[in-house]
Amino acid sequence: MKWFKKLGLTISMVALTSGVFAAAASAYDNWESNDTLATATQMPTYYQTDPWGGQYAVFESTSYISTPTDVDYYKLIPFASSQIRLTSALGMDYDFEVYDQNGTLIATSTSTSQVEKVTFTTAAVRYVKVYGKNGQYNSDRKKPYVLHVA
Ligand SMILES: [Ca+2]
Ligand SMILES: [Ca+2]
Repeated sequence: MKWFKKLGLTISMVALTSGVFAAAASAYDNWESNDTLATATQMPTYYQTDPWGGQYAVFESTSYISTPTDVDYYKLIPFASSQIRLTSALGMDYDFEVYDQNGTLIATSTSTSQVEKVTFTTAAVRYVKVYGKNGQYNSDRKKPYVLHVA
């Protein structure tokens, strides 16, 4: 399990570094700009320990839809049958779409509930696009959305 730990550390350090640069470019809205498939943010990854001492990867991003036209793209390779969950900013209704590596839309989650969910069926490159329903947004830094895959 030791190499897992090392891998996790490296990935989070890279994520942290890119986040710092992005934050400097646009106040509070980390990961910008990530408005296209080509500029998708590498999904931040960390490792958790299960009750038996094994480690598993968790993908999670806390970020913002900060203007009516802001969209946030993430790139990741999820595990098969892991679930993606989007918790909108408080009082907001955000949605997401999932694309494959060719940019083909393969799933959407557009419910009006505060938590949206989709299950990945295969482990392959996936892009997730987060956006506000009908242009909803909230740039208040105390009101982020959370995108979580586990
Ligand atoms: Ca954003
Ligand atoms: Ca964006």
